[in-house]
Amino acid sequence: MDFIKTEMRGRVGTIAFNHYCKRNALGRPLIRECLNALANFEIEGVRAVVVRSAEAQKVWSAGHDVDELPEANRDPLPFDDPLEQLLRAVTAFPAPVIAMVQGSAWGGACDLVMTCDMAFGDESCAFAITPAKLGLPYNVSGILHFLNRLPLNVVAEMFCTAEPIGAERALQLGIINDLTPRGALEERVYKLGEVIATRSSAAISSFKTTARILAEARPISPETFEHIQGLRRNVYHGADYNEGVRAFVEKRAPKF
Ligand code: YXS
Repeated sequence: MDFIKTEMRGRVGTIAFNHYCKRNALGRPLIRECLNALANFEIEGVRAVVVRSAEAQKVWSAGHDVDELPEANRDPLPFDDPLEQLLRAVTAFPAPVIAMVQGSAWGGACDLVMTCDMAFGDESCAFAITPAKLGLPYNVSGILHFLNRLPLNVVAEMFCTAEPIGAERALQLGIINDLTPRGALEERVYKLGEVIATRSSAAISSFKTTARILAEARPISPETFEHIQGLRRNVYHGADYNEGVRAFVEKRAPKF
C-alpha cells in the first residue's frame, strides 16, 4: 500500500495514514486503501480498529483532497464521494472504530473523527471543520455527525469560524473521550482496544448498529429534504464555492 499502513496487534487492527507529503489528505487512492483494509479486518473478525497517522506530526489529516473537489456547479460531497464512502464504512463496521489523533484534523478528517465511535487525542490534537473557508455547502449526514456529538451552539461556532479547537477544549466539549500527554496516547488507545477485544463482539456489534440507527433517526419530509438540497445547490452553483476552491489551489486567502 502506498498511502496507509495497516497492522494487527492481537485482535485490534490499525489503519495509519502514511501520505504526509500531502498532509494525509483523504484522497481517492488513500481512501480506497482504507476501505480495503476495513473489508479485510471485517473478514478477519477484528474486534476494534484504530485510525491514526503513521507518525506523530503537526497534522493528523488535512481532510478532503481539495484537488479532487469538483469545480463549481456540481455537488462537492455527493453520495458516492470517496470521503462519504469512508464515513459510511466506519459507521457500518461491526466493531468499534477508534480515532487516535495526534496533530490537527481538518474538514473531512474532522468529520471522520466525529463519525468514529470514539476519539482520543494527545496535547497536539486540534479539530477544524472548514466548508466556510471554501464556500462549500456541507452535506446533511456530515452536519448530523457533528450534531450527534456536540451541542448546536458549538457546532455553529465550528462551522461558522472554521477555526481549530485545541486539545483541552476538545476534551471539555466532548470531541475526544480523553486527552493524554504526548507519548502516552498510543498506550491509552491500544489498552482500551485490548479491553474491547475481550468483550462480546456480538453484543457490541448489536449496540453499535442500534445506537447508530437511533442517532440518525431524524423525521424529515421529502419537501424539507428538497428544501435543504435546494439551499446546498444554490451554494455550490454560487460565486463563493468557485472562489473558495480557486483560492485554495492558488494558495491565497479567498475573497467572499
Ligand atoms: O504545495 P504542495 O504540492 O507541497 O502541497 C501542499 C498542500 O497543497 C497539500 N495539501 C493538500 N492538498 C489537497 N487537499 C488538502 N486538503 C491539502 N492540505 C494540504 O499538502 C502539501 C503540504 O501542505 P502545506 O505546505 O500547506 O503544509 P503545512 O504543514 O504548512 O500546513 C498544513 C495544513 C493542514 C495547515 C495546510 O496544508 C492546510 O491548511 N491544508 C488545508 C486544510 C483544509 O482546509 N482542509 C479542508 C479540505 S476540504 C474538506 O475537507 C471538506 C470538503 S470541508 O471543506 O467541507 O471541510
